[in-house]
Amino acid sequence: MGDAYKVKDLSLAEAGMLKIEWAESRMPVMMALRKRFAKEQPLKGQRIAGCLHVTKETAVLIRTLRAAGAEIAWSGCNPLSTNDEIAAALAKDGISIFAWHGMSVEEFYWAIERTLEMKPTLTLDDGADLIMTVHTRRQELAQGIIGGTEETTTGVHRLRAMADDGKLLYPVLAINDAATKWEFDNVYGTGQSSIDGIIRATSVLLAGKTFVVAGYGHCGSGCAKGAKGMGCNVIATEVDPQAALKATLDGNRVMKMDEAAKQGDIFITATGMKDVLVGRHFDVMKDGAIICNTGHYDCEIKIPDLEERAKSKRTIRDNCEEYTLKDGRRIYLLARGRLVNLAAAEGHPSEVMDMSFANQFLGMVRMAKEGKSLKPGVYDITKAQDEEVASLKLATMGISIDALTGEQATYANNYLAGT
Ligand code: ARJ
Repeated sequence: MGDAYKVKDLSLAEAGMLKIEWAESRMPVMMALRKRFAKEQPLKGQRIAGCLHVTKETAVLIRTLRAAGAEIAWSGCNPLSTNDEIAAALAKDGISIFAWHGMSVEEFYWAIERTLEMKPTLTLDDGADLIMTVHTRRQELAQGIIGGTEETTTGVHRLRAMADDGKLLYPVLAINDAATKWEFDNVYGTGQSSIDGIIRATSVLLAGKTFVVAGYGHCGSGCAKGAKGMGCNVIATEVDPQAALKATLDGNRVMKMDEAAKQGDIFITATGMKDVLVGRHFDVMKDGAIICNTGHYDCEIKIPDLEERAKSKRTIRDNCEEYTLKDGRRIYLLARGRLVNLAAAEGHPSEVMDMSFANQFLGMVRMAKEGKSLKPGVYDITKAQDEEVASLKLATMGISIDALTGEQATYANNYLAGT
């Protein structure tokens, strides 16, 4: 293996470690799992290649996986989402990490290749770029890989499609689909962190602004809730009638993007689809419109359409590019169309990643134990794991709940008990 790591600036390590300690203080479920599994060492002998945003929360996951016995090699899963202080702290802490903010696409895949030099037995992914690299360029490694996990919605979609096509070479757990990830990270995490990214990149007043959310899934509905909480007038756009109905009954206006483009002050895409904001929308947007994306890939805003309409472009603030169009209107693109919550802010808060990464950690433990006996495919985490993560989280919050009595449990399954 070549150099053990490549980061922007190792001198940032001290600042990064303080941020990691801050996250550890707010991720009690992860710290409880670390304490328990440091004794059991279920990942001893395992080599984990990880491709997931390098944030203070991810550092807690990495240090917990190592405490459980795993050898780790890591790259970031987005060219703009790595926090250089965290990367430096992890490198100084002995983790083989290849990540820095502002990577080129070529450097992004170079980093993934470096993590594969350890010949992993497990892969931990967010967006499936690591798994896809194994399946396209490094298939010889697949026979040594017991299993993997996938963090996010679009990554799981990609892997399910691969599995349906008979192309998936090893079993993968759909971490995203865990209730204790999907219902909390995607909604509350995305809602807060996307607004955080918009505010850090623009410093604009949100109250009174017309906020257009493209896509009213878990992430989009979280963004709508966050924006409403800040005093925005929210418009939702959708292609799914049921999601559009939910957006309407949640009190949002719903219309086609062709109409919303004329009215919006701030636009965020959260669809997982390509070409959601395109040239004809830019043609009718107000002067000063702000556009951004919170989906995993940077395909939702068609940037070439913006480029060809602009007479000039400049970076006016960090993560904020001003496009001056030929008619003089200005449109502001945040984080170059990449996910604004991680590229312009710090991603979701530690408290909600505590559950997402508890599922990642327990997923790795399960794959280490069971992967060899599973056929290639995409698997859901167990209901028992979801309930364990929820119960652990409640306990760390000092919240107690009721339990069914024996009689109630019997009643719940007694189909003869009617009116
Ligand atoms: C690491 C994060 C953070 C954070 O779980 C979220 C998801 O589905 C990914 C889509 O790429 C991003 C991931 N995520 C959100 N916040 N990963 N650290 N603080």
